[in-house]
Amino acid sequence: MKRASKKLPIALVTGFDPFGGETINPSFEIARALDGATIAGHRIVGAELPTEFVRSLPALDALLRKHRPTLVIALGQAGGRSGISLERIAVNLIDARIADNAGAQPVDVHIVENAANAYFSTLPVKAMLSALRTANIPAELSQTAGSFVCNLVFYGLMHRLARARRDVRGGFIHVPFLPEQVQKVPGAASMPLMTMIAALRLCLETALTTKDDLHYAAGATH
Ligand code: PCA
Repeated sequence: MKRASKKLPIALVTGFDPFGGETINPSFEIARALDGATIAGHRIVGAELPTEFVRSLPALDALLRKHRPTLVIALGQAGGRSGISLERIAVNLIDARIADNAGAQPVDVHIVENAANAYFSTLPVKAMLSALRTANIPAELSQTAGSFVCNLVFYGLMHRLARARRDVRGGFIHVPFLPEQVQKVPGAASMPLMTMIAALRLCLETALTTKDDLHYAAGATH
């Protein structure tokens, strides 16, 4: 039934290529695993973005143009975090602690001049958090996606959607290291790929079927 599935609306899931000396990036492994899946009546397109300040947003633009998704979830690796991190806020600031994959390390620059200082995720993050916790998958809301390439893509995505595609929902999720990335670091946080894929399936299903987000306390005091 190839033709029928082609007509389904598309949900875009992006991940990044490996960076910072790693040889694998769980975010792209998840996107790759979900590519072609059907979830809540949507076809999932999984794609890779380069971990580069200059090339990542043009690559995202090309995907938005090509697929015209109704929902976009961008994924990135956040080594050191122990659960699925549902990001709430993209900030108009880059301050790179390390160089990107092209050797660029911009410090204290805006992503878009004369634009909003921040955007909020338009995903139902609290409903997604509940779905993950009900499935016993470690998860949290996060108030910062950092100031590196992930925050650039998150901000760039929300800026584009706010300006031109207000009917399209979007947001960002950070994921922990894979177990094989921390083999030599006893006690370091990680999560198996299968758990991350299950988590993203739940997030997509929830985002595609929940119009109004839940309201309950899930903030942080630090
Ligand atoms: N994580 C980085 C960029 C690419 C990725 O997977 C970040 O958190 O900015």
